[in-house]
Amino acid sequence: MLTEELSRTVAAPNNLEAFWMPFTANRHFKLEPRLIARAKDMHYTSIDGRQILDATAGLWCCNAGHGRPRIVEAVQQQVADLDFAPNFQFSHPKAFELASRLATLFPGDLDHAFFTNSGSEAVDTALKIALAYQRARGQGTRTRLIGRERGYHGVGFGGISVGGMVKNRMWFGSLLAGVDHLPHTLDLERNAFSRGQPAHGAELADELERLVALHDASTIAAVIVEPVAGSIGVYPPPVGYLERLRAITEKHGILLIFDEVITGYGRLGKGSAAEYFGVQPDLVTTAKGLTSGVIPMGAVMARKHIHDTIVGSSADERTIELFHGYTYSAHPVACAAGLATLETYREEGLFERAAELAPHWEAALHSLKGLPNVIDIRNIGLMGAVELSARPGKPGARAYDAMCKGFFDHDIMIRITGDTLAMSPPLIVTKDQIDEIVERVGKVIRAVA
Ligand code: PXG
Ligand code: PLP
Repeated sequence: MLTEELSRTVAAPNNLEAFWMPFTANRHFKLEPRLIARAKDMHYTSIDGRQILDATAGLWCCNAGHGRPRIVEAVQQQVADLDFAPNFQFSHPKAFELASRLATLFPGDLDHAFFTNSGSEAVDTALKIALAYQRARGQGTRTRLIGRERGYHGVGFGGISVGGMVKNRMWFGSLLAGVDHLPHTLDLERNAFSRGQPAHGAELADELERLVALHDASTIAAVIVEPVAGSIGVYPPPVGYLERLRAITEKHGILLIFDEVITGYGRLGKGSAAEYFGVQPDLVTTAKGLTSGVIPMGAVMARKHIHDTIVGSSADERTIELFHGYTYSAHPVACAAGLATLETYREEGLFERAAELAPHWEAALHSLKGLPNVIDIRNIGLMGAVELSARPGKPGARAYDAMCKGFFDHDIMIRITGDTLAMSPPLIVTKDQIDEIVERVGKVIRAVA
C-alpha cells in the first residue's frame, strides 16, 4: 500500500513540480522529497513505510498527537451534519459554544473570541482590533504598532510589519507605516544554557520607554510580542521581562498583545502563556493547538472592555460594529474540531501532563551540552531548542543537514530555523519517547559535526 503510494508519486516526477511549497527549499526538496503518508499518536509514517517520531507536533500544532479518535469522529460527523454555514449575519451553535469554552480557558476577562483560519489572520485581526479600539475610545491618534526584533507573527502584511525576521520582510517593500521594534532578548554571553527563563534581560523591556519618548504614547496603539519567541528558535522571556512590559504598556494606555499561536493550549503546561507567566495581556492571538492542527483555525481573544468599547461604539444596533471577518471565520468543521480538541485536552489532562513532563524534558535536552558545535540549549514547558554554530560562510547549512539526516537516517522530525534545531513534541509524549527524541537528536548532531 505505502510502496504503491511511493511509486505513484516518485515515478511521475512532474507530480512534484506543480506544488510551490511554502517556506521550503523547493529545488532540494524535490530532489530528495520527505513525504509523509499517515500519522497516529506520536508517529508519522513516511511513504516508504518508516515510523518517524514527531518531535515537533507537526509545525508546533498537533498538541493532542495524531489521529485522536474524539477529534476524528467530531470532524467526520460535522461534515455530514453541517458542512458550512455563513457567520456574517447568520451563524451556528458550535461557534458560540467554542467561544464560550475559550472564554473560560483564557485568564481574566479575555472573554470574547474572534475566529480566523490561521495565526497570520489572527495577528492581522488583533492589530486591526487594537486600532479600532483606540479609535472607538476617542484615541484615534494612536496608530503605531510596536513589535520586536526576531519576532514571528505570521506572513500577512501586518504580521511581517511587526515581525522581526529579516528574510520574511526584506523582499516585500515598505510594509505597514508607523511600526517600530523592541530589541530581541537573546543574550548568549550572559544567558547561554539557561534552564527555563534566563536570569538576565528584564531591562530590555525598558526600551519601550525609549520608544514612547521618541514617538509619544499618544501615537502608539499596541505592542505585540510572543511571550516565548517560537519560530526564531525558542527564546523564553528573561525573568521579569513580561511583567515590566505589562507595567509600561499599562502606564501609557498602550494595548499589550500576546501572540500565543505556539504557546497556547498546553505548550507551557497551562492553557496559555498569559496564565503560565501570570501576566494579563489585552489581546491574545491563537491558532495551531486550538484544533490540534486537524482543521485550520485561529482565534483572537479580547478583553471585555475592548469588545464592549468597539461593539458599543455605534448608536444603532442594526449597524455592523467591526468591518472585519473571513468567509471561514468560525467554520462549523473547525468549531467541531476545536471543541473535540479542547475536550481531549481536558479528558486526558494534557496540559497538566505537559507541566509534569517539563522538568524531564529540560534535563534530557540539557544532556546534549558538550556535543560538537552546540552553543546553546533553551527550554520552557515542552518547547526546546539546540543552537549549533554555523559552518563558516554557510549559515543554516548545518541545521538543514541535521533535519534531512534526522528524517532519513534517524526517523525523527525536527524543525530548523537558522542553525537552531527546534522541538515541541505532542503533549501525549512519554518520558521514554522524550529520551528517544534526545538520543536521536544527539546522533544527528554528531552526524553533522
Ligand atoms: N504568530 C506566531 C507566534 C506563530 O508562531 C503565526 C503567528 C502564524 O500562524 P500561521 O497559522 O499563519 O502559520 C505563527 C506560526 C517555524 C514555524 O518555523 C512557526 C510557525 C508556523 C510555521 C513554522 O517555527 N508559527
Ligand atoms: N477575494 C475575493 C475576490 C473575495 O470575494 C473574497 C471573499 O469573499 C476574498 C478575497 C476573501 O476571502 P476569505 O473571506 O476566504 O478570506
